Amino acid sequence: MARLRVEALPYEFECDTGHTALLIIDMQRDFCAPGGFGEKLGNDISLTRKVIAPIQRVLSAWREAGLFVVHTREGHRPDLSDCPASKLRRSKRQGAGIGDPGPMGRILVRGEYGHDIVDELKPLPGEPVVDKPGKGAFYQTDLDVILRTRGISSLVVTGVTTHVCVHTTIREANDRGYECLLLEDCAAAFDPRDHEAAVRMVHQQGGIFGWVSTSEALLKALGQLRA
Ligand code: TIU
Repeated sequence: MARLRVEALPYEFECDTGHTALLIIDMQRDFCAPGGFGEKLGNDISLTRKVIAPIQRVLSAWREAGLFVVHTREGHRPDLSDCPASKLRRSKRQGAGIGDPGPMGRILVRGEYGHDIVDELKPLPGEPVVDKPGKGAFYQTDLDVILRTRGISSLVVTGVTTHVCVHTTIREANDRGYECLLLEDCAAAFDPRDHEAAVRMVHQQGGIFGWVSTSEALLKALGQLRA
């Protein structure tokens, strides 16, 4: 176990490596590849694709340091029995009906090609993958018990989209007592305005939800552990 110190807003983020997890949220083809849920909702997916490379650098250094990683995926059972009617109705109205056929299989349905994580960030055996029916990664999942069993109290948070699943998860984590560090260049929204507002909301008011930093600062801090 070592002390990790990362330059951040509103001030330096500190955690113990043995009590910290890297959380990679919903880096699924459905949000980063053509014809998926994100694009069908009417969005440009170039910004969500752009975070794959910096997350890959962080993931690689994190694994090299032997630290704990958890991946999440948003999606539903094939019979959609865990998809609220409200969510289904709004997705269909927007032209991105959950469960409808698409070029990567049925949209946002577990087991389909589009639902899975992009090749560049493929989970390794031993890295938990948490399937979630909602935006927050704690809602109706075993994420909390996985983290507590492992003694995790701090989270380095990455993924998409910043204002939706990333933000909901940070808020849920904060209320449960976890300290969250969001890496702003490892998170994206389809519209930069949403990303910018969501990032600011995390660190304003003295870090009301947590801290914000960059992949570069985290990699530097991990490098200092080795030195
Ligand atoms: N993963 C996640 O953020 N799910 C979404 O539906 N995001 C949107 O921005 N739509």
